[in-house]
Order: sequence, then C-alpha cells, then structure tokens
Amino acid sequence: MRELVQLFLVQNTSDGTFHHQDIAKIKQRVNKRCLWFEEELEPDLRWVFGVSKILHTGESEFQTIELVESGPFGKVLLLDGKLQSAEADEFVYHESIVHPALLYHSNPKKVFIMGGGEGSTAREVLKHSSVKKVVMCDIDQEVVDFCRSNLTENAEAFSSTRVELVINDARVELENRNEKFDVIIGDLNDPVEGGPCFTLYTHSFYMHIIKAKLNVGGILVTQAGPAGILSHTEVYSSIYNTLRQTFKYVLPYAAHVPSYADTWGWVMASDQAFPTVNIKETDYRIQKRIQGELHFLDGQTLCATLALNKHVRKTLAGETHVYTEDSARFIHGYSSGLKNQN
Ligand code: SPD
Repeated sequence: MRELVQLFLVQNTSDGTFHHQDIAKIKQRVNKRCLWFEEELEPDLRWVFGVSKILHTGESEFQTIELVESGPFGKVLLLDGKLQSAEADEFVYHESIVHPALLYHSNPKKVFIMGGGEGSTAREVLKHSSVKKVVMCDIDQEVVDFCRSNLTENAEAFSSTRVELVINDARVELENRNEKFDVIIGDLNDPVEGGPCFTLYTHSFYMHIIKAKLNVGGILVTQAGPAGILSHTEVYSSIYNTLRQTFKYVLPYAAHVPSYADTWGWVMASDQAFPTVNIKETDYRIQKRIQGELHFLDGQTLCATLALNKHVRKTLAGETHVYTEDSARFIHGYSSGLKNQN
C-alpha cells in the first residue's frame, strides 16, 4: 500500500490556506479523482471518499502522516491512515472541544492541551481574551512540525507568545509540572487497541493526574469518541461514566461531524457546578470574551449540542462500565488507506 501511495505522490502544497466556510471553492479545487480513501469504521462498514492529490506522505517515530486533497472535504489529515480532521468541517470539532468549557469557566487564564498537535485547538483557545497561557503538549514532534508548515490557518497559534509548545507524553508532562490549570483539554487520538492514547481516558488518570492539576473551579473537557445512535456504546458512554465516577459534575454533548461519518461526542467534567448558561448568556459571553468569529457555536448551537437524544441519554444514565487499563474499551477500525480508483 505504501508503494501505491508513493506512486501518486505529488509535490508538497504551498497553498495550505483553509477556507472552511466555502465548500464550493474547496470542491472546485478538486478536478480529478485519482484514488479512493477507505477507512473501516465497523467490521461491515467502510467510509470511502475520492482523493485527487496526495499532498504529503511522511512517517514519524509514532505514526504515518499524510495530507490529501479530497473531493468532499478538501484537505484531509490522516494519521496512521485514519482520518483526523478535514478542512471543510474541522471547525465543528475544534470549536466544540474548546469553547463550551472556556465559556462555562468564570475566567479561564491557563489552559493545558493534551495532544492537539495540529494547532487548531490552540487556535480556538487563543480567541479567548482572558487566556494568558496555553500549554500545548503533543507527543509527536513530526506531526507538530508538519502541521505548523502545512496548515497555514494555524500559523498564528503556533507563533503566539501565549503558547508554550511541549513535545512530551501528556501524562508525564502534567505529572512533572508544578502548576495547575483552569481548563485541561483532551484533544487526543481515539482510543484504539494498541494505540498510545487509551490510558489518557482511564479512571486512574482522571483521578490522580487530572484532578490534581486543575485549579479550584477548573474544568476538564475531553473528546470522547463517536456518539451516534449506533456508536455511542463503543467508548462514549464508558468515558462519560468514568468521568461521572471521578468528578461531581459532568456534562456530555455531541455534534455531527460530516467527515467523521458520525455524530461526535465530548464530555466536560468539574468539581464545581456548571453555571446555568442559557442561549442569551452564552451569546453575551461569546461577544464579551471571544476575539474573532466562531463559525459553529453560538448560544443556540451550544444548547443543541447539550441536548442529547433520548436513546443516548438512556444509555448514559444506565452505563456502569468504568474505563481502566484492564477494562479498556476501544473504537473499532483500521484503515486500508488509499486505493487506486480502478
Ligand atoms: N485530534 C484528535 C481527534 C480525533 C478524532 N478522531 C476522529 C476519527 C473519525 N473517524
């Protein structure tokens, strides 16, 4: 498969600008499909889309890194052949993982990002004028370097004096750091079997590392896997319950991310009650605290993302599984990568 990828390799793009609002423009750029990307989401379910160019292929100590130009989603970042984010809709994922927690916090000044090497999560955090310091801790220097040079929309975030970029295992970094944070964000890879990340979704990690590193009133928010009608029992309900067993207050929410072929889930957790933030108050906080425009979240959308459907709510309410190193659950899936269209 790697040979096939090499066969279609084209030179690196210099036009890395993201225009996520303008899907029509993205589609115009894609004039010739030469490959299909295929990812197995379930044993009998595959996600396939056309790719017109391979813009980059590389390999780090931890994973393969590819950037491709796709028909439906514009530029798509693949790590180990699995879709991570897409130009057309990455704003849904990144606004959702960042803004609810920062808006619920009374005055977020210090933020720690676990993962987030792409830079988009830091980009969104920096929109909050109260934030003085963002530590972005990713384990993979190559991914960070690659995204810094290719995802030009995040260039400002990478060069901001408010951002401290650390290449390290997030657990080790948090343990060794003698400081606390107002918000900790888990922009982590999905928990897949054999992957490096699943221990960052466990009860012991939340209880002994995260809680110790949150200031009073601090909030943890983590991405928590697919939260669709058919997929929320894979890991979402377990991560939710694990946080419910660790923190006094927990808020799950979800939004549809088209390139993920599913509804995606996040969970916020804190030992201090979340304030009642209605539509009007959310819009007020966005206007008062955020510099720059949000494209997905506003008061109405935040309320919608918090309103999980009856089916998922019922599972979450009855979930008893606690995520530990010995009882970890994983998201199914591997990628068979890029295939010639013939
Ligand atoms: N930055 C990490 C985001 C992980 C999201 N995974 C999405 C997978 C969709 N198949």
